[in-house]
Amino acid sequence: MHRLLRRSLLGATAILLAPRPAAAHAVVVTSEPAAGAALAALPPAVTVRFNSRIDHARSRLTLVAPAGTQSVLELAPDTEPTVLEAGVPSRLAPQPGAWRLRWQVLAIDGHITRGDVPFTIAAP
Ligand SMILES: [Cu+2]
Repeated sequence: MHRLLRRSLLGATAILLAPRPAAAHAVVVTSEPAAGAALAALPPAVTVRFNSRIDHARSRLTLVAPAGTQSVLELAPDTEPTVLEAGVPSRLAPQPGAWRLRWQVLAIDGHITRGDVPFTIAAP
């Protein structure tokens, strides 16, 4: 998408100097759990939906526990081109506190974006 945009803007220096629109990169549209969700336990699976197609082979989902422990999740194959999905291993202890679902994706325009979806697990 960016490549086409740049090509069409060649010679239009004023426009080329303008900031690149953030919407051109992969950003989160929705996620499960949602940002800020308060859960009673770890969900069996997590899903992040993006605004553009992503390269699944060069994208990853990581769960960051309240203590800081990071678990890279195994991505589900055959999801939609805009979706990352992964099961949450049952061996993960559902520690109460602030968790983060960390995502890093390579969009088809060649740009890597990353971010965190924060959620909490309530104390039993
Ligand atoms: Cu981009």
